Amino acid sequence: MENTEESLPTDQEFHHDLVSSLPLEEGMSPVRLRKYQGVWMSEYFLVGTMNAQRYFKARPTDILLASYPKCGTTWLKALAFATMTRIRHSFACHPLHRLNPHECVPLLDEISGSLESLSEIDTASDPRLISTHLPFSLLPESIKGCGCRLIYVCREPKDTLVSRWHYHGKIVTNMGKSEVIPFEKMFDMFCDDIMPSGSIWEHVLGYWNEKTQTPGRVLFLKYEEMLEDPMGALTRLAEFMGCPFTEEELRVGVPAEIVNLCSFGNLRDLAVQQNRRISPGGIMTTESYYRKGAVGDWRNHLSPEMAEKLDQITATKLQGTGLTLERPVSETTAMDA
Ligand code: PAP
Repeated sequence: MENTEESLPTDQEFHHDLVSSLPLEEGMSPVRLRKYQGVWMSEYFLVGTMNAQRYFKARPTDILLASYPKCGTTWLKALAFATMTRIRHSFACHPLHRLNPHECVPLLDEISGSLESLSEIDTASDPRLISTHLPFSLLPESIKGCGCRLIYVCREPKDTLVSRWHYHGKIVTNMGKSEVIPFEKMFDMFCDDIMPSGSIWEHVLGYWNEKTQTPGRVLFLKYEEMLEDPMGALTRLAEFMGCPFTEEELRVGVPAEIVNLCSFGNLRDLAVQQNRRISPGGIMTTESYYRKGAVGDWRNHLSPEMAEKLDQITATKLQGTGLTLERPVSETTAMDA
């Protein structure tokens, strides 16, 4: 049959068809993974990823918060949002009192799933704060090429895996399912790069390489260092975003107000009060993003052999890059921060 305009699939139908033709991995059920452009991705974010790659127009003034899942995204979003908008919002009546940080900074990979939401970001005023879990290789070309600033937060892989496993348990419960993946199985998938957003090592190295190749473009933060010195991390964040704290702000304690507002204990208490379903897909609750906020919880989940194996992979993958992840500074918890 001859192809007419009408019989050609729309972009959206095309993307949905493409998603269902990609290799499928169901070992993380109910999360379905598809291999897209060499990376295992959660199926839920794939149409959004394709739309973002095709339609998102980055601007040089954008600030992109990038992370592998469970590495401190929620905290980074809260800190960046509170810092950037501090002139507009008083601490007594702050949007973070009623909104989850994920509702303050949109996740490009998710909102691009709807072209209406994508066009909303298109009309947002500068500077835009946007987040992503995409590996650098999958970012829209417009982000790679426009020179906008990137803030990346990374975390020690063993703790990231533990956080992911608990989060997965919440997905299972919130979806009314009962089968939680055994930790040992998720460990094997993590070692084999079969996780949402793919390999943690490839993810972190993609942004690390961009940082080394394009000086000044990427601010690299480590979750463990943020816990040790939240004020230091906030100071670097504000300077990098082009809105350093003034002498007067320092004098009246604005940075301390932001650190307290965004602290684990405060955000978790607010989330408990908010008690709402939020993204992804209305499955999670405002509280789902806060668990322990600690360094070294892997000791409660990994055998010494498992820990040794993950440390070995990390050391091998990062060898010669100048980046280290495997030795957390100390066993700080978010409640100390
Ligand atoms: P996401 O990728 O789903 O957005 P993300 O925020 O990156 O999750 O990671 C969640 C982790 O950050 C959780 O770690 P845990 O499971 O080891 O406890 C969560 O507790 C922690 N976290 C969330 N908010 C904060 C905060 N304000 N300070 C410190 N840690 C936090």
